[in-house]
Amino acid sequence: MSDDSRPYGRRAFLGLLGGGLTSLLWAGPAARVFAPVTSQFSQLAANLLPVGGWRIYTISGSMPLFDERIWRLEIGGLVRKPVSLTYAQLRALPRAEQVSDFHCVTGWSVKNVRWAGVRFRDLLALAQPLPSAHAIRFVSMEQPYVDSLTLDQALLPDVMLAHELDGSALSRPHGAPARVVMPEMYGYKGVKWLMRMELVAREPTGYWEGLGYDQDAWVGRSNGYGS
Ligand SMILES: Nc1nc2c(c(=O)[nH]1)N[C@H]1C(S)=C(S)[C@@H](COP(=O)(O)O)O[C@H]1N2
Ligand SMILES: [Mo]
Repeated sequence: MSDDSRPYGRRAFLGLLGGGLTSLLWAGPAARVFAPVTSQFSQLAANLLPVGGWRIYTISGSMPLFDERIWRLEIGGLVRKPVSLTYAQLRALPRAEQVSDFHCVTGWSVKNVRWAGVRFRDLLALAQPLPSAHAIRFVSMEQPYVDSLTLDQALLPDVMLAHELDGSALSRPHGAPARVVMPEMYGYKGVKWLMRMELVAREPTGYWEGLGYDQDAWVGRSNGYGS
């Protein structure tokens, strides 16, 4: 699935990274005005155009391409019944909706984000975690991005696996077809381009946690290292 994950030149992309390792910091509308219309820059801008305060983040400089024919959500590890869901099967699960604020640990927020998706309760009911399962490891199609939540955290009432954002199917920049939403924690817990959930006995170290961020990313109560 990574074959066609680069709609623009890597060099053009890296040239845009500026100071931040992972953040695309946008210069505002002027950058668009001055970008040559046919350049890779403008193609990238068209893909990543920030709307409503979002910044689009990737760690790899590419965005995985969601192909409905190939994509599956795998649920495995410490479960009684390993599950492999197609996109249609995911969409057919009980639909949950919520409006919640989104906070990145680096200081930007988006208020009143409208998400729709499925609750982890419903996903876990399919796979039936074993008593030894304590946490969920979330694996992105964008390798090596991973993070985790304890089962208690994943079952909080405002936590979901989202497949819609503001009334539309999740777009590619925002993590199509599905991303983890955990409003009470900083955005790095919200794995985009999800492809696998693994039930584990102990919480593994997530991508940003390996770089010094707290395992529990409670908004206002975790370290915010690097912000
Ligand atoms: N696969 C993947 N998921 C990710 C990230 C990433 O780089 N790759 N960045 C995280 C961080 S730090 C934030 S703040 C949000 C940003 O979401 P957005 O790109 O939709 O604005 O995605 C989170 N999920
Ligand atoms: Mo973030």
